[in-house]
Amino acid sequence: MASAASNIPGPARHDSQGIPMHAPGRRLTTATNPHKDIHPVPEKSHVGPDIEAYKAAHSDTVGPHSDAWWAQQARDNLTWIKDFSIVRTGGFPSAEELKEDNPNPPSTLPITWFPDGALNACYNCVDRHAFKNPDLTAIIYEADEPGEHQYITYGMLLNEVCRVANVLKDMGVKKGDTVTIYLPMTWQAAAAFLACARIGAIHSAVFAGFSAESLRDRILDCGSTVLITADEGRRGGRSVATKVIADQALKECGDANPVKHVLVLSRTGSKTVAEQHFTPGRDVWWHEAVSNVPSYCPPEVMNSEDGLFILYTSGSTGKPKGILHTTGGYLLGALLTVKYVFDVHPGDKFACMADIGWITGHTYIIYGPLSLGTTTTFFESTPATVFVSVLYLTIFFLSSMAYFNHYTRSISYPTKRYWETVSKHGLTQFYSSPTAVRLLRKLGHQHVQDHDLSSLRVLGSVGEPINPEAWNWFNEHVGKGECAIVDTFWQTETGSIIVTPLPGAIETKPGSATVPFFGIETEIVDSMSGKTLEGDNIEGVLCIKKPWPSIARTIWGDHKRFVDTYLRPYPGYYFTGDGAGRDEHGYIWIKGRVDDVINVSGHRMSTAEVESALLLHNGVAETAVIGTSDEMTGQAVNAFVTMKPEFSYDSAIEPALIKELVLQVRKIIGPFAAPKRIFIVTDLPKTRSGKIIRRILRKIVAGEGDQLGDLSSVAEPEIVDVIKQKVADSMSA
Ligand code: 6R9
Repeated sequence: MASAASNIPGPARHDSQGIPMHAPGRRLTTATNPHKDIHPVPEKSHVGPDIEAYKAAHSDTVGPHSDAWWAQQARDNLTWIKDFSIVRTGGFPSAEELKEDNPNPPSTLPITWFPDGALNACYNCVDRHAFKNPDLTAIIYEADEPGEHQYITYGMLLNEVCRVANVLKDMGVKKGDTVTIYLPMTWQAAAAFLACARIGAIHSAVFAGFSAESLRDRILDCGSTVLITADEGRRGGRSVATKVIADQALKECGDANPVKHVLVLSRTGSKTVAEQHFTPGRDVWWHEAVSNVPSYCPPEVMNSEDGLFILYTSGSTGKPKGILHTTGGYLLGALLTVKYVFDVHPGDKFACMADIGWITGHTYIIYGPLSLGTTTTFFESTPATVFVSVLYLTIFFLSSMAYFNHYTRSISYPTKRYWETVSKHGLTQFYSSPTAVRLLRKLGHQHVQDHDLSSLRVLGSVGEPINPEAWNWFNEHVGKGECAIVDTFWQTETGSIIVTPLPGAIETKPGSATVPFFGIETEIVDSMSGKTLEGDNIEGVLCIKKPWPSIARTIWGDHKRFVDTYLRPYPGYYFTGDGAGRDEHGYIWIKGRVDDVINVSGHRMSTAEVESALLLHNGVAETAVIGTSDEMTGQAVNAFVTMKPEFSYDSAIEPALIKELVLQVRKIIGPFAAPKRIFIVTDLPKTRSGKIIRRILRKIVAGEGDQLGDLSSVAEPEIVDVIKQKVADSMSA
């Protein structure tokens, strides 16, 4: 890696479009940090001092050098039980290889990294640090209850992980089995993940804001024999009925229910759960089980390509995809991105405010920081509760919408929980989402002002494009103009960050994710021709040229779907599904999804998924769901619905019917997917072959109903005016 002089560029300058460019974090050297007496800061950033140093370092990590670089990093940073002799196999198939009659289709040439190496992810995340430094804090657990926190050392974590691993073994879990985890943001979730990794079980974590139906589908898809859950969750001062939902999910699995044992963490000590929702013989209390097993469990020898976890994510069809990540490659991507993107140094306290139910929580709360041996944070609470018209909206990072609709009554809850947490623990990195930043900005900077945030050096954003207003607020009011701001682009499928600024090296522009991470070769491809676009100031779709270690290997049980979704659209490339541009500095600007995926508060869902949920209502005939831009949540779900002719209703009951439909979606998918607006219409605009033309609906909702262009492809164009009127009436109501 290129070494750095401590010559960090000075104040903001502008590019030719007038966009300000910001120095890549001034709190990176002791020389420039005004708070050096209070919080130790690294002498210099891992990369720097400027983009030239990055370019020199990056060029050593791509092209013909790529495999050698990754091999070196894998040996330097991970502890292997058996060294590997092969670095990588497989690549992204060409058009020729993708032909249906190819006798050696892509599925016979899987992507592997370090395929003959052996290691254990849990050993890498816990044991090796516990042996060296048992008293180092592995996890800062900031509980939902204001003022309550706990420090879990690497020694304590090892003990808990081993005990849970032994409990799972006693429950019959073996290497290669799947275990579903439905847990709130308590630190024990890390023990659950790592216990699975320790014994070679593949965990499938389901976000605790998902409904019973969603949990049921995910359990059935991967066939877990064990479910790990909690009595209740706590968020924003309220309890969430986690175990009741889990019980409902298992009941709904019916005869196909694969779950034999349920391990229940007592988070709140709920009497109701203990007395009414506990099935003896099947359910076991976590605290009782762990006290009855040995405190050590040897880590299983895992092949680098053995599955580590499955995480379900939305695609452009109704059925969520079980994305499979494997051991060695994933762990390496997680570790290196924590180190370089967040410029982590010994003594740092890293905080990612995501939920462990999403990929951001997997990689940047658990596997990345712990494999690096740093201190990570479990933030169980909510950043703020806001009064907006008559609703109290409680917002959660990357899960915000999950509870948006729960809190329709007054809750007095702090508006500065984030900042209290930062100053109380002296956090050095703070990784959040544009939605959270937008909300906090709206609340006003007085809440930030009262807190000492001088420990922070790097501020991160992920999940959706961040608008310059939010970026600037983050920079000025949280970072005080001295922190590096990293707008990190990545996906569940990429496993770890792939496009990002690097503190100390890359000047930033609000709204741009800037440059590819080490080992990543991005291309912007013309969406129509599939040709790579050269030069600057171009726009197309974002693709990656060559596999990197933490890329997902497959979709659980459906490799064809993996190939069709990511590798077939642009042969020779991995297709991200996002539109992107490249400016005159070679900086990448992510423009958002180009498929039928809606991103609400960084939370992915497919239009088809929401449509299927609406169609389960007995009166619904047809639906069309679209994403529209939303000032607070980035995008919002809007649904057009037609009712069956036999379903009688009149306009007087329409509000009640809309409520019912919203509830339907909340129940089937989860509260976060609830449509912001539902329009009940008599028909939908369709082509002559019967395809719904969503483009027209999008334009109408965006207020561009007068710019619909040529409507000759619409089978019954008069419906367009009817819909326009309906939308106008609903919006003004
Ligand atoms: C990590 C995560 C992935 C989708 C992705 C894109 C959007 C993520 C972004 C961003 C603009 C960023 N996305 N980071 N868009 N700028 N910095 O969010 O994973 O839940 O799988 O979502 O999120 O559209 O394709 P995931």
